[in-house]
Amino acid sequence: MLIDIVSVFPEYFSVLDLSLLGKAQSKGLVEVRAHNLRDWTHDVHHSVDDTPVGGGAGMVMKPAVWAECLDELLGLEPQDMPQVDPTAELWDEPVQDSAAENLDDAANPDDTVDSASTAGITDVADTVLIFPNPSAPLFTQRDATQLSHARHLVFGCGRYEGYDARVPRYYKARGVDVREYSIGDYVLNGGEVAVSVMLEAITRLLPGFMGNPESIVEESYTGSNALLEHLQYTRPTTWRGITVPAVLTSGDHGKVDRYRRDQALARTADIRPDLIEKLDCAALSKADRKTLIALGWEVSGRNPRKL
Ligand code: 6GU
Repeated sequence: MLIDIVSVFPEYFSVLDLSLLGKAQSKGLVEVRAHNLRDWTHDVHHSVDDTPVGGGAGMVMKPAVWAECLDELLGLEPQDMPQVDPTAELWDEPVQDSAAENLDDAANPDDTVDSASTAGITDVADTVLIFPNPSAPLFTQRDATQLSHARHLVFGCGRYEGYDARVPRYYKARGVDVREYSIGDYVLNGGEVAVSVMLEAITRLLPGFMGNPESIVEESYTGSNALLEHLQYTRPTTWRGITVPAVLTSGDHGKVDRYRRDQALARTADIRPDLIEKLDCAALSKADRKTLIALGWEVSGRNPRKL
């Protein structure tokens, strides 16, 4: 996988050479290139932003600088696109398959980039252009899984009040699989941290990245089967007077599995009831249903409902 990151603080991404992602880079699994957006400016001040059209506080990143940079990284020739609606939502229209970069998708002209919840996990183009944006859909494990199947990811980090909204819409019209994601309901100063978060979630899913691939399988409960994990303990079984639950030292693996599953259901119902509401009742075991009923949930419909 090739990962291009564009930012006005490319030094920020030197941390990606550390730890597991650094190892994956030395193994040749991924190549990460961080670029300085100012390298694509022509003026003496290397300016990348301007005041917002319509007035207001802050600065907005200029479309022309981004376009020179992204055309080069995506291998596209500059071309006017007067038909592009500058207000269109990125998320609910089919992606065109016209870009040279997306030849792999030519066999699936009906592919769409759906909002992440309904798209398949391999519903991703060869090349994907991603903009971190606090006013976008939330980045989820499903998106990480999808993006781990791409060959080339290009991240464009906005600073200031953001980037000109025509930029992602332009590249979508050029046939690129373009996505905007927020990583949570809080405000960051720029997209750099968000890109680091997304990259870690994506690259750890690449084949050969993790030492122990089972640790991915075990936690890969996504979509309609997402639960928070049970609590974990290690030895000594009594530490500072606190003894771990007796069932875990009973040696009865069936009982341990049931205990952990019940704890996962109870913790999720308490902390993230929205995840319980997304479970598929038909996919739940009899024991799961019994546990949820005891927790005050109704499980006879398609999804659980809190009573
Ligand atoms: Cl993707 N960017 C910024 N600037 N703030 C955020 C975010 C992204 N996600 C949550 N907050």
